Amino acid sequence: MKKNKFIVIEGLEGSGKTTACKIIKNFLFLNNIKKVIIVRQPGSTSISEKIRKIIKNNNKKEKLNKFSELFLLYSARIQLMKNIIKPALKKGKWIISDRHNLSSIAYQGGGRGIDQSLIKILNNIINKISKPDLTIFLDVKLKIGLKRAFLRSNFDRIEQQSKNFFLKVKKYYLKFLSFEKNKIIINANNNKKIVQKNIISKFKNWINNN
Ligand code: T5A
Repeated sequence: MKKNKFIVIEGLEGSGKTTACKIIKNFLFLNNIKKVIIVRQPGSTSISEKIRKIIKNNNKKEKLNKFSELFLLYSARIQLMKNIIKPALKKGKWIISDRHNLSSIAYQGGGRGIDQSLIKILNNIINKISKPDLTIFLDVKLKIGLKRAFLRSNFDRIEQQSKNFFLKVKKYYLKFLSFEKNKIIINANNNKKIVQKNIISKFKNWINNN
């Protein structure tokens, strides 16, 4: 029996993270691993879901400051780590998280230009609770990802950012991914069928060795 794992899916908007979470859960189910929880960030606890609304919704009366955004995201993350992820891991459940610390490094560090040393301090607090065993990065071209996100629903507050913002996000994703030991990178520009096949094949290979 495999030891339970904490798996994180990362990528730009519309890269297919939510779809990938379901693919991995289904793969685990077919391999007789049934205690699996999918969570999303920000979100997945009642307080974190309230924070998600603040992060995503456009408040025309009051602009959200970039540091408020950062601290809100980490407040949501701590709630999730302490109340859901840590207890579930302790009980032997598998966790698949739609985004984690790397999103903050990329969006708040890269996109918003917040000093990485501050983000590192916050990440250390989170990592002390528990660290992911694997990060799966869905590498999508900005144009393709945003088109998919737009076709699904109107752009939220972050999706309305400039092309330059997302280029910086992508640059930081790739830079900080190079420091990650346990990672899988998937070309997410292809159609769903091909992406699914690649996710399963690389994940299967990883799980057989971990
Ligand atoms: N954020 C979050 C930060 O700034 N810092 C942080 O620390 C954290 C945690 C979260 C926002 O918060 C920001 C980043 C985000 O802007 P969100 O709604 O969770 O908001 O946004 P995303 O995480 O970007 O999620 P999306 O729903 O936009 O995209 P997904 O989950 O990557 O993609 P998915 O699977 O929902 O697919 C989107 C659409 O594309 C289709 C799907 O069917 C769906 O319609 N699709 C494909 N179509 C064609 N080919 C493929 N290969 C496809 N894969 C999926």
